[in-house]
Amino acid sequence: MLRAGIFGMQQDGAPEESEGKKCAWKGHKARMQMRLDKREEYVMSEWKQLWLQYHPVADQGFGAYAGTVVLDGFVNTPVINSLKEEAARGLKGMLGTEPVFADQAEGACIRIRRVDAVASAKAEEELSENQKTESYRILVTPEEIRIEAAGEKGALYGTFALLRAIGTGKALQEAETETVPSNPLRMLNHWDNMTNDIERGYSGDSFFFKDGTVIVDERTKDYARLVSSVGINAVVINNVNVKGDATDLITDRYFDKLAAMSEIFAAYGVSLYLSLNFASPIEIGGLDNCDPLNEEVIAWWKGKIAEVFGRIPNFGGFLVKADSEGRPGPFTYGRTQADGANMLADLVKPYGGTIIWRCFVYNCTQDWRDYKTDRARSGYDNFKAMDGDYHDNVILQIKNGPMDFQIREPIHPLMGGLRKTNQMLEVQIAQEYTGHQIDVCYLMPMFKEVLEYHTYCTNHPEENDRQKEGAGDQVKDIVSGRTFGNQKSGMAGMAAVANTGNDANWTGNDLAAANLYGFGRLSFDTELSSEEIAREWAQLTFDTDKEAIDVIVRILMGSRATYEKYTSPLGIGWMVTPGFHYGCSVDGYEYSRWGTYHRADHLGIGVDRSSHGTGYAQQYYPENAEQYEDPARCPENLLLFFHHIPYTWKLSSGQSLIQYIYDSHFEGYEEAEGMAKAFEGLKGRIPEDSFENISGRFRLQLDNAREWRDQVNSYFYRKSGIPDEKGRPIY
Ligand code: GCV
Repeated sequence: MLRAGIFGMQQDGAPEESEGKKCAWKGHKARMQMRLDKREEYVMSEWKQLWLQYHPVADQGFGAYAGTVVLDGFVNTPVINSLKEEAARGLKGMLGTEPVFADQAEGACIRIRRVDAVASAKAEEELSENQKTESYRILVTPEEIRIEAAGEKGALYGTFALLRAIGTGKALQEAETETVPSNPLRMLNHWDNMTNDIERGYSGDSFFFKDGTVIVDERTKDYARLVSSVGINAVVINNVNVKGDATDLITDRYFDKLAAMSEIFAAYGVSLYLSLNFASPIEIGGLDNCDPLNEEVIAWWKGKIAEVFGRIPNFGGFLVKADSEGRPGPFTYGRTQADGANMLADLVKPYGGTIIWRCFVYNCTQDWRDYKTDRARSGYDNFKAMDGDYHDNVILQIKNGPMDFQIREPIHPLMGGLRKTNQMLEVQIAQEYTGHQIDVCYLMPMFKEVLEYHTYCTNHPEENDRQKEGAGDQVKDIVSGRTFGNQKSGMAGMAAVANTGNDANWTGNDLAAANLYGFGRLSFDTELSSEEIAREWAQLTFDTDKEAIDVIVRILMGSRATYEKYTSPLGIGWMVTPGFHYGCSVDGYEYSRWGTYHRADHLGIGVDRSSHGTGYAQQYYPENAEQYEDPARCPENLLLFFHHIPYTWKLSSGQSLIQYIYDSHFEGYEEAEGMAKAFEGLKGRIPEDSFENISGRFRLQLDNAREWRDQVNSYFYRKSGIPDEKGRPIY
């Protein structure tokens, strides 16, 4: 397990990386221009309220109750004050009523009532403290609309749910619900740097940091409102690559500002977390090492952690990227990942803190000539052997796939592979590999596939297992903590790499806000469908007719499949401009050190990850491994991830592989054109600024899709010499 010290290395695509800098593709330039334009727009205008703009709606009967809001069993606290403010704002905006807040009502009212529990006693036994106090019930009677909750956060979420019901035009009875959050932790991970920029940010600069300072202003509060409204309860504000000033976030330089930010977040039920530099004892502690077993190092961390928790109220804990892409970590000292995580976990434990430790540990100095080393294997290889060695306030955070947020990857084999260690899922709504928030790519359909994947872990109990009787084996069961009993401690959940920035619309492309909204909603309730979420978001965002909403929902729902068609085929991934990760470059990473190869030659393409190849397929439980192992049984959308396949291979559709590549790329472009055209029909039906923003992005998307189509098709035609059966232009 011991690795050479890798402190000096840069991570893929860091701004200083030269290959990224050299990139001069025209989409890149157009995008940069767009960012500049957006900056002006930001300076000149207020940021948008997105799905919290509360535009007027036709009253479905809610107005009759909205004159009085009774707080029954809840006293004024910061959270309850947020609730009141939001209820007043929402009811006024949507129904034109200015509610009175009172202890009792004369006539019909909205009553927010504290109850002992929302879920049944049996269900409660399994839940974390968070989930118990965040649950809510809405009941509608002739006298009142009652929001019941056992805690103030539940009351706040219930209020947001009622406002959502009103905003989406639900009938009174349809507002009724009993909702227990599916996941204890529902987090956003921001990759914001203190140098203003955001790693993989496509929506302007950071709104948390400016020129080495922490910003706390009105936007901080609007951010908290937005994320809380969809159920996010924890936020990491700084990049996992912690450098420069960000290392000092745990020093006196920043405590006051962070405390102020944390209080604003807390008023919306959100806990503040920070990403940590594992080398802090050296960089700010004056020590000569950061060995997690060294007494001096431990003593230094002990003091530091006492200071952080002492100075920042409601502080949640730390997210750590160690031994990955140049970040320091325990491997440098011959220690394990568990040694590093446990040392910190023991120190934060007295304060109720949590250590979230990322599993994105791999060798990023691979030799492309080496066919045996496989980046996909690394998560499992680095973490499975120590399953059970992590302390109970450590959560291992696992990316949804074994590579890096590609448009299609298999599910990470650590999901369910880890049975005795707390784990949570990491997805990316920042569209690093899915179109940079230029191309529309609504990601909930992908996240649903991830959550619904059967790992078959429950068929293979192990000794000293924590497996719960009757537990499910899907990713949603595992990451929520239901399968392996870590739900109750709250050490489970979902995180997304955030897609926000200081652009007026927060997410660059107005449509990309559907991913921010969607991640929150889905992590709160993993049973919601992608389409329900898309529709809710569109209705709350755009004050328009049903037909226009249908067009937006159709665009969103088809967008991931379309993006997949015109980019890299059948799970092979990458083929992107190195460093920058937007735009096609089929061989861009083929001879690099990053371990991301497609291995195309004149006969075929794909990576053999069966037991004849890298053996990666064997990291799954047998039910899945057997399928992945065999090209005839492998799910076709992952065929090239697992196998090197001849171009003449017949797919189940009867198409050859090469013909599939041509057809899907032509289709993908046509679909992108279709989406852009459908969107043009919304002119005058959605606000002008949104219309301009989205149609501008569609123009760039079409350029991008055309480049992908023609470069991929020409590349494979030139490699294989096999013409397109339909004789379409290939260059
Ligand atoms: C924050 C990929 C990205 C990096 C990112 C890294 C990670 O490699 O390109 O920008 O670093 O993932 O998830 O840590």
